[in-house]
Amino acid sequence: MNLGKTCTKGFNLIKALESADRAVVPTLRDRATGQRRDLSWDEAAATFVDRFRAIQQKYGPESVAFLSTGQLPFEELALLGAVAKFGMGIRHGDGNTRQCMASAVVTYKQSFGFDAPGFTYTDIEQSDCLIFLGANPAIAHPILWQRLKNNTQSPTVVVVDPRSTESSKEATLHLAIEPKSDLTFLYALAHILLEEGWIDPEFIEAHTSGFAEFRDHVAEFTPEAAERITGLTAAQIRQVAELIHTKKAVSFWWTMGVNQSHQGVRTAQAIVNLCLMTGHIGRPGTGPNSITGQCNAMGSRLFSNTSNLLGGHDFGKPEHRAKVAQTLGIPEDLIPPDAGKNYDQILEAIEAGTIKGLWVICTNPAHSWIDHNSFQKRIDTLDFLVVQDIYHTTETAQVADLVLPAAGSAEKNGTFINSERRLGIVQKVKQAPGLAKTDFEIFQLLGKAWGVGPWLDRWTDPEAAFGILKELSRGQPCDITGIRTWKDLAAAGGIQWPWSARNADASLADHAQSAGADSAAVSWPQGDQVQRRLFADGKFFTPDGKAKFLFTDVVPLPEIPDETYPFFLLTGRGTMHQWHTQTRTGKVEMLKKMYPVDSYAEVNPADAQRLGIAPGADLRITSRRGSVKVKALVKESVRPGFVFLPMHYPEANCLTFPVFDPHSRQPGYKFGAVKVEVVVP
Ligand SMILES: Nc1nc2c(c(=O)[nH]1)N[C@H]1C(S)=C(S)[C@@H](COP(=O)(O)OP(=O)(O)OC[C@H]3O[C@@H](n4cnc5c(=O)[nH]c(N)nc54)[C@H](O)[C@@H]3O)O[C@H]1N2
Ligand SMILES: Nc1nc2c(c(=O)[nH]1)N[C@H]1C(S)=C(S)[C@@H](COP(=O)(O)OP(=O)(O)OC[C@H]3O[C@@H](n4cnc5c(=O)[nH]c(N)nc54)[C@H](O)[C@@H]3O)O[C@H]1N2
Ligand SMILES: [Mo]
Repeated sequence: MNLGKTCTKGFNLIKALESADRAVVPTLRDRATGQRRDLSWDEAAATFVDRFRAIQQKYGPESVAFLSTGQLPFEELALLGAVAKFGMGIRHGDGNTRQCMASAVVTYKQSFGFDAPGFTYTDIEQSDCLIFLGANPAIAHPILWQRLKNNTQSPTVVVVDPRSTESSKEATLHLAIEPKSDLTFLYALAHILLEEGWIDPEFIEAHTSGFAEFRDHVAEFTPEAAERITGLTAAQIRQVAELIHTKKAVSFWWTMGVNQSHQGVRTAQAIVNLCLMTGHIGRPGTGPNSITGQCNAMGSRLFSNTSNLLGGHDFGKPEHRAKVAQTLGIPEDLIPPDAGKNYDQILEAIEAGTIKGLWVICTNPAHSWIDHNSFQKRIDTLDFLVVQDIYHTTETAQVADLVLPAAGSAEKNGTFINSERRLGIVQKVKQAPGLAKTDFEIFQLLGKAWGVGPWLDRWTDPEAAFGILKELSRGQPCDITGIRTWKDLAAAGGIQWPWSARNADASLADHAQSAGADSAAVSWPQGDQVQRRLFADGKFFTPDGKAKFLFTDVVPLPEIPDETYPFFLLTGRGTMHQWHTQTRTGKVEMLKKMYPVDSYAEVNPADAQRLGIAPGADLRITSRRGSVKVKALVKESVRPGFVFLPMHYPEANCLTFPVFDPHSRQPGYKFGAVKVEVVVP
């Protein structure tokens, strides 16, 4: 719940939607001349079908793939997933959630048996010690960060980040850890907690498995041994262990500094382990809490039909395939037996020539994917690239064959699910320009043109889709069968999953008893139920109901600074006023006044002095993958030997090292070795 508040980007969204480069008509590029010509929607749909069908016929059914997003309402995501995978036989589809939340998803699935972040935002107000790892919420989650002000527990706030950030400046304690050494730090914390006996043996015994092996594993992680790797002193590490022991309600919050790593999953699970061994879970103000980035990352995790079968189901389980087939009214054999390729594997298949057609929806990978130059080379080998976006000018749309013009978020209706599992609705406030259609309408149109089958007729509009998805969730941990219609969501100000029909009935009965009111009117959460957290009963979603201790050996980074490339590259969010690849925030004059318009790199004053870098000077930054020119922003935010490039400018990913977490396949965007030179004018 954002308590009715929004940040600068939210306020200015409408202006971005009025920009002159909105895609207002479908266009097709002539590859020989590079010219684009306008198409009617019927022609666009026919072209889509003809070209992708021809590719499938020539190269086999697996030769077309799609890349979707966590930024569309989940009714749209689900329709895309269903039409593409069940209707068009597209086997491989992934989305930008892979770039963002995959490590958290796998962490929860493996540790808890389901992708279930258990917290509620009120935990921020109820915790007396909040530990943020690899997160800069002061600019990336400003509304959430503001809720700290409502915290009446005089909380200790710890920020673990190699950089000094807007968040670390407001924290009680900033630990400027060496990049990607969080795993060692977290194991050293576990080591101290064990050594001191600062653990909760009853919780461990009753509600977890794998503890004995974990205890053996962390035996060698003494705080002294961790000093050299983490760059922190043993005393600093002990101080955090003491906080975890002495504070009543300790919560851990992590985002991209953890997820985007070559060991993101195990690092996040090291956070989970600390909560499990101390019992800081399931109670107010506690928990291993991953904050999601995109507005509907959680919706995409559960309902995009990419890595999960619709509704948080498993493609690999025959009983799940049967349930989904029956609920959707489709033959069971249309559902593939596995999730298909991940994002990076789709790109590898493009390079290998086995995927020849790609459909990109609401994401801009030509800017946001890791190691830009290799991405570009791969995309150039496609036979047909379709981009469905609200602008025709994004880096990816510019190289597309077919551009499909979409309505933006204020131009349509649908449902989002936020970090705390809360479903909320977005409502149409303006008409889309030109011929632009909502993504929902585009998927319907393409599905019909393809002839995907009569099952599509039930998906008449987003609210009908909501009804179908609700039914699919029945019996799942994310059961939302108690939400009768979108009206409930509007009236309740959002509802957290799970909210099953049984929850709703109980709530109705309570309400009728206490208020004596018309019970039919109120079936949504009331009072204490409005904020609900998972695991209060110590029961997890694993077959034995216990949470698992999972751990691994520490693996060194595949590239570290050396003589030729002596600087360590960090990337991430630059300011509160910029969003990702800047297709929207780059167009709003008011916002542009609040951030540097030219690409820049943050450099420490000591390095600036040593290398003769004047503020604002042109710098050439080079890695083994590419070389870019940016302006110098001389700032204490980075330590000597580091440069920070915000991801909002295309330069960052020209330099990044393409490494992936082995479990989640999430890219490790946050490192690489680079050299820095002043450009002589
Ligand atoms: N203004 C704005 N807000 C946004 C977004 C945006 O583009 N603009 N994007 C949204 C999205 S999709 C996301 S995913 C979130 C991301 O939100 P955050 O994850 O908070 O943002 P980042 O800046 O990517 O990374 C956070 C911090 O991780 C640190 N870091 C890097 N490497 C390490 C490491 O090895 N260990 C530790 N402990 N820290 C490390 C970086 O220095 C950085 O300060 O923000 C969301 N909110
Ligand atoms: N170096 C580096 N790279 C990173 C990161 C990092 O920290 N460092 N962070 C990564 C993370 S966490 C993320 S989430 C990704 C984000 O990467 P992207 O998803 O590629 O970034 P966006 O700019 O959000 O792209 C969204 C696209 O959807 C379009 N769009 C907006 N609304 C609509 C709509 O309603 N319908 C349609 N069809 N299109 C619409 C926008 O114009 C835009 O082109 O970047 C990743 N890349
Ligand atoms: Mo993200």
